[in-house]
Amino acid sequence: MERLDVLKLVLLPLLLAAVAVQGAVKHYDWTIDYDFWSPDCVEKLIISINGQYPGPTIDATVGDTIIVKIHNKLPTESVVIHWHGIRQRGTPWADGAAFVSQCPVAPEDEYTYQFVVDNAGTYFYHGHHGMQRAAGFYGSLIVRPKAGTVEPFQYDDELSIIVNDWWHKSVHDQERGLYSNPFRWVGEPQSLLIEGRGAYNCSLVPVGAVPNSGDCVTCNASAPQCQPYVLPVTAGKTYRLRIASVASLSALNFILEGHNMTVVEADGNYVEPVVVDNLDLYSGESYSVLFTANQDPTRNYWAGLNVRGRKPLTPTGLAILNYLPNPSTLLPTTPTPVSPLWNDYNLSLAQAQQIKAHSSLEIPFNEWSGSDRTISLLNTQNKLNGVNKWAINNVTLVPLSTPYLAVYTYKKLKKVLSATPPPPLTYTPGYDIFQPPVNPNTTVGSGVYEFKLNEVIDVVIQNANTLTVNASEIHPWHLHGHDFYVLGFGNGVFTSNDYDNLNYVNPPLRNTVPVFPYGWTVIRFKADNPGVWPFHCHIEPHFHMGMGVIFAEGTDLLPRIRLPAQNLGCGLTKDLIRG
Ligand SMILES: *[C@@H]1O[C@H](CO)[C@@H](O)[C@H](O)[C@H]1NC(C)=O
Ligand SMILES: *[C@@H]1O[C@H](CO)[C@@H](O)[C@H](O)[C@H]1NC(C)=O
Ligand SMILES: *[C@@H]1O[C@H](CO)[C@@H](O)[C@H](O)[C@H]1NC(C)=O
Ligand SMILES: *[C@@H]1O[C@H](CO)[C@@H](O)[C@H](O)[C@H]1NC(C)=O
Ligand SMILES: *[C@@H]1O[C@H](CO)[C@@H](O)[C@H](O)[C@H]1NC(C)=O
Ligand SMILES: *[C@@H]1O[C@H](CO)[C@@H](O)[C@H](O)[C@H]1NC(C)=O
Ligand SMILES: *[C@@H]1O[C@H](CO)[C@@H](O)[C@H](O)[C@H]1NC(C)=O
Ligand SMILES: [Cu+2]
Repeated sequence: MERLDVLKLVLLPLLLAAVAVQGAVKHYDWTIDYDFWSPDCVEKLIISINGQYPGPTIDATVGDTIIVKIHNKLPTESVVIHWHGIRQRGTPWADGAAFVSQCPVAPEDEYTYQFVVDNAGTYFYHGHHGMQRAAGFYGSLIVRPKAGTVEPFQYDDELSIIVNDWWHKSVHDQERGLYSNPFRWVGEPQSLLIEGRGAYNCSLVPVGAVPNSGDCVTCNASAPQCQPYVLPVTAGKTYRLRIASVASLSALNFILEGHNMTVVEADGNYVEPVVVDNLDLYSGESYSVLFTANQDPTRNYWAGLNVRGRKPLTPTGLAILNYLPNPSTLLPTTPTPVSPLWNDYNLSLAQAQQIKAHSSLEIPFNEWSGSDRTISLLNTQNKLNGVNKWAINNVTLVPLSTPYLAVYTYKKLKKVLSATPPPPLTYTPGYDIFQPPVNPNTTVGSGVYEFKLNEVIDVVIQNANTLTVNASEIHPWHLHGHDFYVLGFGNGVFTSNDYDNLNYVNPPLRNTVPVFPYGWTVIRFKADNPGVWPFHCHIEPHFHMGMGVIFAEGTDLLPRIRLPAQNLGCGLTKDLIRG
């Protein structure tokens, strides 16, 4: 309580806002361990929570306080959990980003997350240390509106899925390959999973493989863990389907065979209804779509997931849309869903541009009177002593080994920042985004962009060619601690003329947004949430290879925060604990 008292003086308005919506207190007790699992019929080690994969769903109501006590039983790895899309207003230490908001929790240690969920919507949580998300360390977090609050759409019942891509190699194998020279790439995923379930073709296992012999893959097509996920529906009813992507690498496309979907929510914010027959999903995004079970009820249908944005080498991930009372085992005899061409980026761009804020939402731009500052972030692929990296304005992020939040709350630690300026506010004019870099060498940095409280920030994310001729990739950018307005997308180089054509009328609020190949994306947000927040590409290997920046907001106020002791203990914060 003492910590809260100190904070109250500083962040009184924020805290009052939190208190005003306070509801139930929900306690969770989670044990994190490795488990043998067969998500796509091939057995491997996954990170489980209470022996479950995906992890338990948190189902809460706006204003609830969520308290999650975690026990790390991984024998040799530290963990954190990031609550993706939860703004953590007044609780920046509970964001769960390793070495940004806290020290990772060591084996056999415990940590208790406590935060308020203040906005209804579809969210999720996942590991945010190393590549643990790709090891299966994730689950759903659903926040419902308070009783009496009317949502701008109606439905009879609700379904929920979380999707990802899946490799048979361990994440450690993948991770080590990323910084090998020469580069060792794990390749495209073997499977796409819907709610943790897929189906690798066991006939592809090397001839002569003996299950459980220790030298080959164990693949069992009958394993209960890899039977397709079932979405049960009753003819005539309308469903809200919540969909979230925690993919490690792939942009995905979701199809409900024979059924259109109406997008009504994106990243926890209501949007104007958009009817689609296929939905692009970038890692870190979530949606609610409505669909009506209005097709021939005597059969079942496929729910299908395909790769977009990379040449697909992974079969369609499948779940069953099960019209009751048909048995869920009645497999459709129709072909599995086919998505638009993987590299038809204009189609993806057009779909992204269709997502607009719901008309009931007020866009407070007049109040903000434009932006105070613009930051341009050039996304390039580079080399550092022969090792592949990603860079932002020629700086590859190598996070500090002392949590940034501690650096800002304890003045005596501030010295570690002085040596590492952030990437420049803008990149070299005239950089040719259509060619591989002339000089691919990047520099490393761990610097921070500092914002005064309530500064309005525009960020121009500019994509470019990778190290390979005629190649540019999609990057879904995710901001912690905020939703931001997506003002626009475009092809080519962003110029000041493009400011005139941005959407100042009904830009959607999101926490994740793609930047398309050779394109740009502009976002705007107000630095009104004191804390230190990463802004990074949500592709797990890209973030690992330095594709991110760090924002510190309300830096004057941060020294007044007293961090929970459980956040400390690594890097320079070891001395704080001893002292
Ligand atoms: C599985 O792989 C085998 C061997 O390549 C192939 O003959 C078979 O058609 C595949 N099955 C499916 C369902 O793709
Ligand atoms: C495959 O899984 C099924 C269902 O659990 C089980 O009955 C069968 O014994 C397994 N086969 C092998 C070879 O392990
Ligand atoms: C889906 O929407 C399209 C375009 O609005 C329409 O042409 C089509 O008939 C719809 N399909 C179904 C199954 O409702
Ligand atoms: C995509 O759109 C851009 C700009 O409108 C256009 O120049 C380009 O030809 C389009 N590409 C394809 C493949 O249609
Ligand atoms: C890039 O760095 C490498 C060392 O890793 C060096 O050999 C090379 O000369 C550098 N290239 C340029 C253009 O500076
Ligand atoms: C990155 O730095 C190198 C060496 O200083 C320089 O040659 C190159 O043009 C820079 N790239 C960008 C995108 O600014
Ligand atoms: C560039 O790559 C795209 C695929 O992303 C391909 O369609 C196109 O033909 C390529 N262009 C050239 C000149 O190789
Ligand atoms: Cu990326």
